[in-house]
Amino acid sequence: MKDKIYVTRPFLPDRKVFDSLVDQIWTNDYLTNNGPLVQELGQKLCEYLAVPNVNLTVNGHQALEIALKGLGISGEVITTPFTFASTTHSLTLNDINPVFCDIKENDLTMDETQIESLITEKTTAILPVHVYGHPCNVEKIAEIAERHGLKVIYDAAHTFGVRVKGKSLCASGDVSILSFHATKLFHTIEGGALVYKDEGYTRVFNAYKNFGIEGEERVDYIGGNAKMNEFQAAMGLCNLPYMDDLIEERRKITMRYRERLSDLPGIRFFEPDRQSEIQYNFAYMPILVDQEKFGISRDGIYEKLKQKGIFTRRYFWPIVPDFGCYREAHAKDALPVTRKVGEQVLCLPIYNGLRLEQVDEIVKGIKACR
Ligand code: T4K
Repeated sequence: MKDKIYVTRPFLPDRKVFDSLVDQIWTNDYLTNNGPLVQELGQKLCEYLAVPNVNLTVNGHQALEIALKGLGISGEVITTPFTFASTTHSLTLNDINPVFCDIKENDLTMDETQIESLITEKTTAILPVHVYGHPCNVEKIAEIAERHGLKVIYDAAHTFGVRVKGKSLCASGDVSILSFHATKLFHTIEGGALVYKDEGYTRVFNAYKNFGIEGEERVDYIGGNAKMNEFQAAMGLCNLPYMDDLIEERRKITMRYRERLSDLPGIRFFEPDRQSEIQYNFAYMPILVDQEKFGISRDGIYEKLKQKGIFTRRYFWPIVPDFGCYREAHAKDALPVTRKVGEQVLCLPIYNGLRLEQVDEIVKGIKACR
């Protein structure tokens, strides 16, 4: 396993620190249901992200579903077709129809100029994704939502630590959700969170996390079980102190890729608007491959690197409207940009511990494809 290079590898903290927290779990005799370590992690994340409320969940997907249930979203929701299955499935699993809005070529986030043309009397919310941590145009989306009385839920699964003008990106919208999956920059093995300003949501989110239970004698909602446990929180508490260093290490990896790939015709990086205002987390290393200019397709590079033991990923291809479960309903959706980039995007390996010499090897492998 170790000689292969995967698109990502989970960061693992100092084992002794983790063990000492596991000892605490034994002493506390509390394993789940909002135990002391979950509470501590929630508070520390509020401080790190500088946000008022962080409500921890078992994973990011459940956080999405709880946001939709808690805000009473129904009917139609305008969302992006360029995302991981979870975003769209969270809607359909709650009997909400996804309405796909095309994306912008420069950063692959939802094209806010197209949102209003998709609003109908059934629309209740907008669910954009800050894909790869690229910020959506949150100001424009907020204006549109206000004008039409819609809620905004951000799938901020990729944005841990991303700041725009010094403010955490996950503070945007009515609610943002984070994913703390093992493959994410900050992880709790599996895990996630709801981030929001309005303290009033806490009660309903807590209820939906725990079977709708509001007290020993009260069950007012039909909820499932989406609570983070103490072992997950222990992992998060161990990982959090490393975050700034991990982001810096990823920045260096990203710069190395950019430097070494920049002279290749047909390879494009993403240039979101207002770059100077954004502090990235360098969670992903996506490139776009233009077959005509590069001489070989994205899939060609993917296959050739795989033969060398380098496992890139085509996040996010196939695009969601082409999934077997959505194809019929969305066959006629005109999504030209999504379709084009779906064929061109390739995420290169990036993780803490990936050495710069390995980056050079990967780049050499890409160059050798031509
Ligand atoms: N919204 C968005 C926009 C998301 O991207 C996601 C998740 C969600 C919502 C839902 O959040 P969660 O409910 O997951 O918290 C991975 C992750 O499982 C998923 O969390 C993530 N997005 C998605 C983008 O990536 P896969 O199917 O690519 O995972 P997998 O198992 O193929 O892992 C990728 C590579 O990582 C492997 O080739 C090897 C390496 N790896 C993976 C794991 C789990 C390791 O080296 N060690 C490991 O423990 O989905």
